Amino acid sequence: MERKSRTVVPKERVDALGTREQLLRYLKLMVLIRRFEEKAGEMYLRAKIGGYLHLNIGEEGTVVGSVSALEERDYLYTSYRDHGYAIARGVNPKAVMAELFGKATGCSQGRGGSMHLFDARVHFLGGYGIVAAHIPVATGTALAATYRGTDEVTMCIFGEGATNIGAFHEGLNVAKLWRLPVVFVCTNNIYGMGTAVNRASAVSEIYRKACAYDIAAERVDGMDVLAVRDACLRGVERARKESEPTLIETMTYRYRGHSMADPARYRSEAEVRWWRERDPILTLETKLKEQGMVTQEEMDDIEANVERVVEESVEFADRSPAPSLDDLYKNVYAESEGR
Ligand SMILES: Cc1ncc(C[n+]2csc(CCOP(=O)(O)OP(=O)(O)O)c2C)c(N)n1
Repeated sequence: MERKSRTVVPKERVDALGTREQLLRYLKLMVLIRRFEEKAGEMYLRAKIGGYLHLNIGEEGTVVGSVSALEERDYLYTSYRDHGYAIARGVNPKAVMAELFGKATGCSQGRGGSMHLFDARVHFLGGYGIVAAHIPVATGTALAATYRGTDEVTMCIFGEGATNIGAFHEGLNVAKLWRLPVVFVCTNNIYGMGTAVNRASAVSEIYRKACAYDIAAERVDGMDVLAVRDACLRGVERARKESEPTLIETMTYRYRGHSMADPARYRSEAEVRWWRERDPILTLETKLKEQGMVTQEEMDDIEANVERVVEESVEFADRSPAPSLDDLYKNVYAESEGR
């Protein structure tokens, strides 16, 4: 195909945001995650995917911004709203889709499904269905890094609903007490299932909860991938250099219901529209077009490539085998054979 023309951008302008290569990577990843999620929703409706399916369409700025602050040696934990995080961390989209289909080729060998994606090879340690339960587990991984004397950082993603649960407070308390290299990222999408944050939490500005543990905290625009990346970079650096925890609250929104089963009637169309106007993909795309860093032709190429990757992931998942009955007892106990 013919190469598209590209505007040359003054270096200082690029440096303020990141390199062109970095910025395009964020854009491509956000588009991939968006289209992957839309396709997963479609596959769920076609009964190719069973169980639960929680999409994070609308939250891609937070997903890509937070994960891009990590180095390869760092660790990532998330809640059940995990597909985008797994992809951003480097899990092959084919292995993610296959896991959603419950197939043996899935990243959790078909045993986890949507909520329990896992891939130790890229230090993606799940995928947790119990709200806030992974916060102490992630804190433990940060403790392990200090024991081993490494400079690995652990990042833990959870919703604002998780911050009303004891495990959140236990995790933050121990993280500060023992000075652990962990970055807690609260994706405040305003609703925990159908309950608005101000109806469930005595303090609805979540970052303020960190002061109870004397932990550094900030709130950022979660629809702006660069703002999220920068805040997370500050947290990661604090963890790596000073061995201190951070709490970051990203203000974001899921355009769809809590899960595929939720028609989301508890919020107004005007509210959804307000957030859609701040769409993270559109925001970055507009910024890059204004700076002459991407053309419409290049955007079309990105969309076409992403469509191919997503289609291939569905084909792969569809023709993959179901887990074998012979493997039923694998990985049930620590000593049983497994990956
Ligand atoms: C301990 C626990 N209580 C209740 C549930 C049921 N539940 C699943 S998701 C959810 C809402 C969580 O909201 P939030 O933490 O804000 O995350 P979001 O879904 O918005 O990403 C609840 C109550 C659960 N999975 N675990």
